[in-house]
Amino acid sequence: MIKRYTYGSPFQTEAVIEQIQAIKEKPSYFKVNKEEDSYTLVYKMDKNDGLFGLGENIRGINKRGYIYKSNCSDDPSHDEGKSSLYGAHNFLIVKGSHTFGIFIDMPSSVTFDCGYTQKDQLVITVSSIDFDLYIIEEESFNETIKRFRKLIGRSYIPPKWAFGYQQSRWGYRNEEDVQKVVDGYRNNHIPLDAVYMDIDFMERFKNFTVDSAAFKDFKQVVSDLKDKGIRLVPIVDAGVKIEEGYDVYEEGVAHNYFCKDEQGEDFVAAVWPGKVHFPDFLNKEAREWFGKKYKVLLDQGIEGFWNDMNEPAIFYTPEGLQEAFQKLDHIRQCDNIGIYEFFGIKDIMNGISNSASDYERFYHQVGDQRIRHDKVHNLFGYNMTRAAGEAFDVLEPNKRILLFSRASYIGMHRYGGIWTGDNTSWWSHLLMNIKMMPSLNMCGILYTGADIGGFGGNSTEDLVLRWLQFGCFTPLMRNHSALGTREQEAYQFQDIGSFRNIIGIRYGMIPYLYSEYMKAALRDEMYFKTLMMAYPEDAFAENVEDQLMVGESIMIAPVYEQNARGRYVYLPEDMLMVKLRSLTDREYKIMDKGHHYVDIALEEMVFFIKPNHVVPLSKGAEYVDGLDEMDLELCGYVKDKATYELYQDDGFSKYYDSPNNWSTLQVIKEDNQIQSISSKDALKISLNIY
Ligand code: MIG
Repeated sequence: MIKRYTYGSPFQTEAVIEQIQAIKEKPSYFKVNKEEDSYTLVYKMDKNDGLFGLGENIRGINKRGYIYKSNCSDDPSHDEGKSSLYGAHNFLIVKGSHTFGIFIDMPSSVTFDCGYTQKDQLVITVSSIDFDLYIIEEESFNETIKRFRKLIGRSYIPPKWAFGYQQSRWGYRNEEDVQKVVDGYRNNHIPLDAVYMDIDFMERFKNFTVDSAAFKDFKQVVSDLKDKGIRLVPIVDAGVKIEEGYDVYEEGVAHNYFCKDEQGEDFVAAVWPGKVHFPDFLNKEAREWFGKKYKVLLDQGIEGFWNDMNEPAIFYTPEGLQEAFQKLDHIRQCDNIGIYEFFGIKDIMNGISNSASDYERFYHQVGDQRIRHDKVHNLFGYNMTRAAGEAFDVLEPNKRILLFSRASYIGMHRYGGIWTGDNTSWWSHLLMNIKMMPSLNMCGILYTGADIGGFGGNSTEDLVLRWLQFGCFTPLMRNHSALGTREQEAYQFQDIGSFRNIIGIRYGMIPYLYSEYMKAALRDEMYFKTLMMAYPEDAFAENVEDQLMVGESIMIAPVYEQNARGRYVYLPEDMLMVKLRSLTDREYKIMDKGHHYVDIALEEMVFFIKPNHVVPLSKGAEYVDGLDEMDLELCGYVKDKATYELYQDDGFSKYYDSPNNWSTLQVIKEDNQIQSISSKDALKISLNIY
């Protein structure tokens, strides 16, 4: 059951798709306090209550004990002291003596003090007197998630090739750079489906342009690569370069599509292109206009995009910079700079980018309402991505286009996925990646993954390999790194064979991973579950945060520590361990419920199959379109009978709901005789059953 409580007159974020009648009574569970221009909601927690959700965030899956703030932030330092990353995902479930979900639909900052200030209190501070509060109560924790997911609508579904392995790096400048990557993979027979183009491919960082000196015949390059099963995926940044004669700039100015400053002039900020204007993505006409611009690249054969810098990131504004200079001048005039003034200099410099005061300097036009940006800050990236998604529905009505964003708000999950931004090549960030996934799924974000190998800092061979072993399971499996860092493409390391093998395993698993993704999307289910979600009766499972369920059949326990030769694994029931050195070089072991130390060498990965479950595997390929998915192996652990629902489609059209996409595969074990039954005759099935 969902109850909606409306305070004041909230901005329509369109996060939810169901019309729920608001009720007047006081909400249960919370003590609600109105302040001058904010509200606090206070819930008294029991000692053992857990808090789950909040999407993209640092720290644990259980959010209790720390403080989080939904405030889309371009902050590349994802350390434990932070409270905000790029997304704003205000959905939280309290689990314990009372189990219920809460969603705050409000586009500015919301703070979740999860027992940080007072350990027995959850205090939610909503920085506005206009917002919607939803309280969701269902039979169980899992049903609560499902009900919320239904409320916010079906998650984005990418084309199937986007389940392949993808390579990115900030710094690929031209045709030669891209070709080098393609050769590095193809010559070494390491599978690959996409190469990303970061900002350097553009002409002076102008969105929707391609530097013609760097790509002489861009369309030809795109088509030649596609013949090899490789897609090029360009970046689109939020800021539009101010440059006379540049069509996007000229049109935006002419039609008032840009955000305005206090005086009503087009607002100026500086990002990579230098001075830019921000399209007013909250304005429907501006959104339609910007969305249509993607056509320039679609027409050249492009089938996927990543939207960056859309918090929006601001390096500086002319006003902010002047203010900083004035403060500095003031300090400079002291003859004897005190220590506090000295540190003041540093703070002034650090405060120039992404400053709260800059977000108060510009305005959106929504209908006849002028709204200051900070009041709707968390909707900017969402609506940039929505602009693209809505345009694709018109431009390519029956073709899926890959799309993901850096900033997001719940609601955006219907238009695209996210990648989790500028992490670092640290082992702790691999663990953070693991922990973030189920929380994101709870908020509807299914197509997601982190920069494998780490974005900032220098990666190491073992870190990339271990990260890939986990990345094999994330829907978005992309290796990405920052300019100037150590090169971390799979072919850059000594033991290329292991990279080939591990990435090869991903391709073997695509029939399973794709089916499970589609189930999660079409049925409002979780692709990644915590053990607690899968084994609600198991008291120990509740505390396990470094193992996950992937779809219905598999549990994973990734290695995330340097030099570890294995790890402790908790099995909530007896399971079949599959240890793989490559897709074909495998070992199996049935293991009992309980705690085990499992040896997992650097070049090995393991997963566990639940009893009476099977996993459909393909023979692999060097790119997704090359997979023969009519020839499948069912690998599994069958005591008497396993049934698997397999989803298959053409991978690009939008007939997701056709019953023809499903087949039922059964494996029956009787008197040690194993037999399989498939509802689709054309499927050639081999069995590998324990
Ligand atoms: O200010 O385009 O998160 O993935 O490589 C940095 C350059 C801008 C941030 C993105 C990152 C991308 C980088 N961008």
